Amino acid sequence: MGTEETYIMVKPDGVHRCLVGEIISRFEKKGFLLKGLKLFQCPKDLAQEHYKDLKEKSFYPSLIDYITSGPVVCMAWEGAGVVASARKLIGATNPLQAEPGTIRGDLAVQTGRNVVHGSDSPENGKREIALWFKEGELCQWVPAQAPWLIE
Ligand code: YYY
Ligand code: MG
Repeated sequence: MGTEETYIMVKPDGVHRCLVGEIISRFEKKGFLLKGLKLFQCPKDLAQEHYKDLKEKSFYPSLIDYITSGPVVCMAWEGAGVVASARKLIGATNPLQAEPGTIRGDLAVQTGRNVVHGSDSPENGKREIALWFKEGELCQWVPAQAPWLIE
């Protein structure tokens, strides 16, 4: 198992639409390692820090309102190549352009309600996990299926 990590988050629309199990299951079935998981009401300052690179965009205020509007499900996943692979499982930012078979391609219709977040680089994976999880909230463990996933 590699040490690469990514931060995945079911956004409030995914929680309201009862898609939490479906979304977690896509990453579980793929074979990545779940290191952290929680339902969480995101405060405004955390949403602003998470999306700080988009501060100048016209959609930024509505993005912050949306992410803080209800609970999100925060996840930390580990595995070799997990960042890029998770982005493929998630699909394009605009769900209408996301391929069928991806989470956004199958489950969403609008960019502003695209149900899930995934880190865009290993550096941001580490940064975002440190931002959303406190020390002690992550588990170090070896799943029973490990020898059947990685030779
Ligand atoms: O990484 P990803 O979520 O696919 O897209 P980003 O370019 O990082 O944008 C973050 C977030 O912002 C996106 O998931 C929805 C929202 N957004 C938007 O509402 N309108 C846009 N034109 C672009 C992004
Ligand atoms: Mg992004």
